[in-house]
Amino acid sequence: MAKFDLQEGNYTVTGARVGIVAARFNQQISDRLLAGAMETLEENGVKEQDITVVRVPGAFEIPLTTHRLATTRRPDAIITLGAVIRGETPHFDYVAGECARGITRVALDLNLPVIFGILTTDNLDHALARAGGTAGNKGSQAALAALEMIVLFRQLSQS
Ligand code: INI
Repeated sequence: MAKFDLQEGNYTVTGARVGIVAARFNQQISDRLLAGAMETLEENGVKEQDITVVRVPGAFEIPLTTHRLATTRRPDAIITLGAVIRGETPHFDYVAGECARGITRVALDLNLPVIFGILTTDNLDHALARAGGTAGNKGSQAALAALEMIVLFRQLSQS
């Protein structure tokens, strides 16, 4: 039996090149997600010079920019970060839905791990809790997922 099952956080990554596409909308949240992602990547051996950070206006711009970053810089994985907060507008459903759909499409079209680090919450408090507050940091969790996918894909390529 060939089994590939990495325990979260239980792997080392050398020479990984990582892209991050982060929305500027709801910036107090997305800045915290970005800080969490950077810290976790560097803690796990990714060098600062091997991380490319691209800021975009909002979550809606993330899929296209992820595609462009993937095809120009050829990173091993891309982490997407942002916060779509429901408030009282149907805009939420369009932005969050299209963002998720677009990210999935880029990942499948380009055969590249693209990590969904976009918070979709009902209100600002829920987003703050998940951006380094009581419910952890989604940016940090997204970075761990990216690292795991890089290691997993390397193992699958070697087998
Ligand atoms: N972008 C976000 O990242 N989060 C949001 O909550 C949000 N809301 O609620 O509108 C949002 N809108 C902007 C959108 O992503 C685009 O930048 C904009 O529509 C221009 O294309």
